[in-house]
Amino acid sequence: MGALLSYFRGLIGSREMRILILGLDGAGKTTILYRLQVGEVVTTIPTIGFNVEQVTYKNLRFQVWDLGGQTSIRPYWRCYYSNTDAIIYVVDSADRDRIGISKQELISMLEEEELKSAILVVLANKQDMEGAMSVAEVHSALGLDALKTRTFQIFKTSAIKGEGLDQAMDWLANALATRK
Ligand code: G3D
Ligand code: MG
Repeated sequence: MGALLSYFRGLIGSREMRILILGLDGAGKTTILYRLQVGEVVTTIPTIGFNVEQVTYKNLRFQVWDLGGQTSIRPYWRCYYSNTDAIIYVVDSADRDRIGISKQELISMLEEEELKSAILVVLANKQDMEGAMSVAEVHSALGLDALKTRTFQIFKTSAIKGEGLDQAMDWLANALATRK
């Protein structure tokens, strides 16, 4: 994963880039954040039950929180949406029971006006686990066929083994650099 910064190099020094890493609890978001190795992870708690982990490297800002659960805290999320360039949506491919909830959460996020033009990267994570859904199964279970105008790509990853993340970040950095 050491290549991350070389992928993003072309974006460093331009305007601030904001990337949200989202998904249900246990999907592997925090593991991925540390795998990025861009700097010190800082956790802030703006309100009860809502932790935001953040890493910044020069003008790159990654923010992470868990979706699902209490709908009462949802309005607070909006404070973090403005100027979001990309969403990295992380799915536990071995969690068949909650893939439907994950789909609903993703749909809700994508409906947010301020996230309308954000690039989407879906990570079908935990591919190392026995019985994990394939990338095609995750694609279908999340209803990604319904996406029309959004720039998006899905990747299979194993955050714990560090597999697939380079390809995903390479694609994202390119998509950010070449977008209109
Ligand atoms: P979250 O931040 O999305 O809530 P975490 O998820 O990053 O905390 O990960 C939840 C658990 O899943 C962790 O295990 C973590 O090690 C594990 N995990 C993350 N990615 C992978 C993966 O690709 N494969 C496997 N097998 N496990 C993964 P613990 O045991 O610490 O709760
Ligand atoms: Mg976490």
